[in-house]
Amino acid sequence: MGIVSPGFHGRRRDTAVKLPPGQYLTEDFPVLTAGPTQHVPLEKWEFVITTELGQKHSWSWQDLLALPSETPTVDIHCVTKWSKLGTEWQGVSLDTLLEDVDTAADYALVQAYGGYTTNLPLDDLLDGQAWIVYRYDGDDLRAEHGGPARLLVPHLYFWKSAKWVRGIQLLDQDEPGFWETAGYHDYGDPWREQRYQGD
Ligand SMILES: Nc1nc2c(c(=O)[nH]1)N[C@H]1C(S)=C(S)[C@@H](COP(=O)(O)O)O[C@H]1N2
Ligand SMILES: [Mo]
Repeated sequence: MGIVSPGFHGRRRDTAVKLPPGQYLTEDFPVLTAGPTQHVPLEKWEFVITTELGQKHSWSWQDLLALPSETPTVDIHCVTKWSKLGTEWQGVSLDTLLEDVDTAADYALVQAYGGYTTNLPLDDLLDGQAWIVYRYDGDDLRAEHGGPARLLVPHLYFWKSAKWVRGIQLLDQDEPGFWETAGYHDYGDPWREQRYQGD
């Protein structure tokens, strides 16, 4: 009794949106913060990369804005299962910030104003995969979403994209951050559904 004609699948246009396993689409932009929203005055803001040997490279707000910026349009995936497609940002690539940083480290511990931390391999911050962003959807990034500036590393679950980012500690040994210490996955690839330790 099949009414599907032969060749139907061959002619069908694949308009289905590809989402990582277990995720659903959302149009709005939920706010997820463990603890209070941080309000960092721009004149006090700085971003510091510290190497495994303790060498510091720092940027003021003006330094950051003076660097060449990019406008990534990316999909973001929260471990609480919402995904948002085609989000538009502006910021500085980590490739640019790490250009003059002499390091042999394999790991990064990202630090935020307010004490939040998250870890990832240094390679995941390179090759056009991560930015320090300060604008979202044509506006300055609002404090609730991590303004004045947050990390954006969209190929990993969104908890890796630290809001109110303050610095990155480069490390020879991996060191778990806030959620990673609490049982979330060390790496957090949404396409492999690495939500929790052991996934
Ligand atoms: N500093 C800081 N960054 C953070 C968090 C946080 O609690 N504090 N939460 C993370 C989590 S779990 C998610 S899903 C995203 C949420 O970002 P949003 O509030 O802009 O949607 O920020 C991530 N970065
Ligand atoms: Mo999240």
